[in-house]
Amino acid sequence: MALFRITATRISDTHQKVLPALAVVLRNLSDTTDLKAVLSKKIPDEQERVKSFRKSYGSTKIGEVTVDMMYGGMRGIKGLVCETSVLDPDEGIRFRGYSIPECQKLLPKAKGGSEPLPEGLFWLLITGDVPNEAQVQAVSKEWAKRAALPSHVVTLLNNFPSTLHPMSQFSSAITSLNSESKFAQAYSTGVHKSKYWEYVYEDAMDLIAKLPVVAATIYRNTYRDGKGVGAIDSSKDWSQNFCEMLGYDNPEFTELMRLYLTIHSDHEGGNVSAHTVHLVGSALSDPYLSFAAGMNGLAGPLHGLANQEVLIFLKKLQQELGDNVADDALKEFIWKTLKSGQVVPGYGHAVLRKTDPRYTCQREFAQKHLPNDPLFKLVSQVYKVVPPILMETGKVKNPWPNVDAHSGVLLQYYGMKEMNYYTVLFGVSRALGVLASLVWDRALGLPIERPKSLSTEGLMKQLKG
Ligand code: AMX
Repeated sequence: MALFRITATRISDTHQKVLPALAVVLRNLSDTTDLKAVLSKKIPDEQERVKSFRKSYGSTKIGEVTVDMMYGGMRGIKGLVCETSVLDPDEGIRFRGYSIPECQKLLPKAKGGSEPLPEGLFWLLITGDVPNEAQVQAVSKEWAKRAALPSHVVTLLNNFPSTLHPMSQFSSAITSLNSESKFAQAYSTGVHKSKYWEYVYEDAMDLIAKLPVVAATIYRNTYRDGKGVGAIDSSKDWSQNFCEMLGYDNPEFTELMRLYLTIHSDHEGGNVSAHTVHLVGSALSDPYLSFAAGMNGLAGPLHGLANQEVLIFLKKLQQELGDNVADDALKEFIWKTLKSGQVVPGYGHAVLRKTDPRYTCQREFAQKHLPNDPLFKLVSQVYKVVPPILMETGKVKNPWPNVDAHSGVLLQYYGMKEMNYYTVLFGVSRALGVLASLVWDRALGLPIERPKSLSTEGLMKQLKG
């Protein structure tokens, strides 16, 4: 009994000393500004969680595949896991469970600003936790530190003809940046697969840091004096440095860019750019090659290029119908577009079935900052006229606007008139989501992707007998 009492006393002594110390360690870890340390702590837990989930449910079916799905762009097939965001057809995107208005409220802002900093969104996407201000500032500093381009990429960028589309310049420069890949280097020296994620993380951080420099160099070379972009200021955030390199110093434009770079970042795993990065990355192509491949997908008019197409469409509309367009003339213009076999850019979506919340928050920004802008009024009029027409066609599954229907008008208002450039901005933002996902792909050890395909002949034989 005495012995027990002594032992119990000792345990309780130990508890009294150890528990508060443990609490401090845990608190320090949740407050730490070291993003890699946070991931190093989370990844083993998550690996265990997924392993045991797969052990219990690995052979459970969660859906079925129809012949129409196979011919129809795999629409609706549940065939991917993506941790960073989930898209609900009616509600829209949630980043790690948080809606866009929630992110606008919860994520740290720049001093005096009211839009979230994309650094905070990246922290949220990659860890699942809402970061504090110190953590976000640490990411800004980290990206500023990693932003320099190797000289061969600067030379490459400076030698592109200005007639080459900015997305082609962007994708080529990103491919060439793979000379810097720490993952490729580590792989070639035989690093153990359990360490892959650490090198992919380093590449992701480097690449995100360098993208604004690449993108701003393209802008200055293609549309301005081409005299270089100036130095990164480590006391400024990622978006502010980007805007200044582009040559924009209006704080309202910088706020727009913070919002823009936040909301275009991620749209779950199946969209063309995200899926491509995941697919190419599954072959263990390094993050630069994987991301460049995703950017080639983003450059398609049915995906990211739609933001350019919307502006071309609006300008054509203005040119043909003049200012103050009557609703009837606008309707006729839309019908003419549809009957000539073209799409109305910025409308429709493969998953969404309501107005895209990314459209809504940009509309709110316009209502706040540029309510009387004639092009914004035209965009609002198009919003009123187009959905009923698309519904009338009887075939468009989602008649509502997507993110691309609104972004260009905001950029035009602040003087960025070069619409062929808009998809590059989308691409800079998309890096945040797809590279966060790529780190998790390697952390969870996801294998090379290889779905099964069948020929029509084989399919017919299988089904008709
Ligand atoms: N204008 C005209 N027709 C449209 C249309 C639009 N905005 N959206 C869909 N349709 C047509 C399709 O072309 C298809 O016609 P078809 O049967 O003759 O081939 C039919 O309606 C059914 O298509 P759906 O199931 O509603 O759409 P989807 O999932 O096949 O395609 C999308 C989705 C986004 C490619 C399509 O809505 C579209 O082309 N929209 C315009 C381009 C655009 O804004 N893209 C950007 C999307 C967001 C993004 O990725 N950035």
